[in-house]
Amino acid sequence: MGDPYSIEKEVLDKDLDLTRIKPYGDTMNDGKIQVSFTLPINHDEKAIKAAKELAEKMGLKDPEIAYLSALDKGFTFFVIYGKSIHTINYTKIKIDTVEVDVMSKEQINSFIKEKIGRKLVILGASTGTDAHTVGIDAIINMKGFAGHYGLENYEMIKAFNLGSQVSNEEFVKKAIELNADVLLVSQTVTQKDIHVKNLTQLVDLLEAEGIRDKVVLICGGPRINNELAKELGYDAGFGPGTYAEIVASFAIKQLVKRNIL
Ligand code: B12
Repeated sequence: MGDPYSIEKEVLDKDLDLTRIKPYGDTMNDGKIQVSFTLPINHDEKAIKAAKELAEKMGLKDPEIAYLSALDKGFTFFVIYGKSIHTINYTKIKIDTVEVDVMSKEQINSFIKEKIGRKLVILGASTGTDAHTVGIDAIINMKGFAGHYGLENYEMIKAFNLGSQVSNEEFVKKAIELNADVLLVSQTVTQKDIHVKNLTQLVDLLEAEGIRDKVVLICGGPRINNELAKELGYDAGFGPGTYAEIVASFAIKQLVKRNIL
């Protein structure tokens, strides 16, 4: 008898059409999803009708209210379960990701010793009003993240983590003072495009100080991708699932390629 899991997978794959993918609930192509939102109305029968109508307009067939509660007078929170009517052609999706040959910590240290011949200075922070530190800590701090050591753990890297809510002015001042080779900027809050303005202002400041070309400038965060980062004048952008060795591998190759030694 074969492996029951692989038999089940075969059945699933038979109905899978990558040109028309739909969310998966418990059966291929059932389209089942759950969404949540708050409406600025009182919690009553009329509110339920309004939420269902809105869900239908969002493309949810047969919406069911899984949960609702009054948040306050005039505000009701809904969790709605339904079938998405939309499909996506997965085969046509193109994304711009950073091309990196990821090296191990040991290989990175050897590469720096051989090709650069001195310790690298890497400066990082969560800038602007952003108070989220966990992302930048994951990349820089000694113990790292998910079993991947952070840059502080690398023999050939002097890493400085300024923490969160660091103004762009303060960040640039520190970069000049430390003669940094690589700048790491973390941005988490994306409401009202605040990250775009803040990230752009940093590039402007670096250019005004005449050091933009002398550093490798990298940003990252849960809603950052390479395409956006490049558009804003960064050398690369990294999103969720990034580890120190990925960033370091990219940075050292860039330093050598651009002859910033
Ligand atoms: C913890 C947390 C907080 C804590 C932060 C504490 C701290 N010391 O960091 C506190 C309570 C302060 C907080 C506050 C707020 N938060 Co908050 N927070 C979170 C939460 C729960 C986890 C974030 C986190 O730590 N992730 C773990 C790390 C490891 O993941 P990561 O940041 O993505 O990092 C990885 C990659 O992105 C990448 N990376 C990150 N940075 C960098 C940098 C570089 C250079 C590179 C290469 C890679 C890289 O590598 C990392 C490792 O792989 C998220 C929700 C969630 N579950 O994600 C909300 C969330 C981020 N917060 C959110 C919001 C809205 C806020 C507030 C505005 C809420 C409010 N109204 O007050 C405030 C903002 C405060 C401010 N001024 O910034 C929203 C952001 C939505 C948006 N798109 O804007 C989220 C998504 C919650 C939500 N669903 O609404 N928050």
